[in-house]
Amino acid sequence: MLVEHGQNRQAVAFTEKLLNDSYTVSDIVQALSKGLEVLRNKCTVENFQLLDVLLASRAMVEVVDECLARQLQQTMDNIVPENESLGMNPKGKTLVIGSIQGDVHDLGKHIVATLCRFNDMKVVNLGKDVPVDTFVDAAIREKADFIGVSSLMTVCLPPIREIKPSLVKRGYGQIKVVGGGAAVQQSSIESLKIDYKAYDAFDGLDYFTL
Ligand code: B12
Repeated sequence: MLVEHGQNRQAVAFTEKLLNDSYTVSDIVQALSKGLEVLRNKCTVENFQLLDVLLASRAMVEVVDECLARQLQQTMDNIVPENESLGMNPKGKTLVIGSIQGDVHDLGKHIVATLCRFNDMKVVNLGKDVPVDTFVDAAIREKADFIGVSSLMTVCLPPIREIKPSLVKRGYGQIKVVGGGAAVQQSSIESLKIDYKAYDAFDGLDYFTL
């Protein structure tokens, strides 16, 4: 409700309370996604209530940045002494992540990037509206293990199909391409030519840290 209504400060305070009451980060992320789900009818081509949606988006980002990041950091601090590797993912895998060309939705991707950073992965966040070549160039440059590509817009799916073939053509077919976001959910791994379709941020994290 608080996120839906764009009440950012109250949303942060309430999340802190929930975390203190032993709700998990996963509970909070699911609730956040549900919170934005109700904005669906304020974000159509015919009816676009930009201010409402943007205020809700801001509240969500603040909850992720101010609460979840702090909570994850505290958990890590309790596990490992200061200045030591977090050791959760000793292989130190690298993820290059972005929202595909034409798509400016980036809240889900932001959650994935935050979760992965706090699980000892190196995350290179390319932002939103990212062309295929930018994904591929960055993944090769960073010696990435994974490309994470997000799409909530059905019309933006076609460029996703070009990522894996482009990697293969350049001799980097070992880099796994993982898709996420509502539009990706509605498509298949085969038609998108990706290695894995993540149901949500935690499913993606499990795949990255296997
Ligand atoms: C917020 C929002 C916006 C904001 C985005 C702000 C931002 N910085 O992201 C703004 C206002 C900019 C916006 C604009 C538009 N939007 Co909009 N928007 C939404 C809304 C309400 C919520 C999306 C969201 O953030 N959900 C919460 C996050 C946490 O969920 P998530 O992205 O699914 O992510 C989770 C998982 O999917 C996963 N995940 C996501 N990505 C990835 C990637 C990887 C690698 C992994 C592992 C996992 C993963 O992890 C997350 C946590 O579990 C949705 C409706 C809805 N409820 O989906 C419409 C929606 C996506 N928008 C829609 C539309 C139509 C538009 C506009 C065209 C509206 C317009 N008239 O201009 C524009 C298009 C802009 C563009 N070119 O991209 C449609 C898309 C329809 C379609 N199927 O194509 C939707 C579905 C609404 C609807 N009417 O049905 N929008």
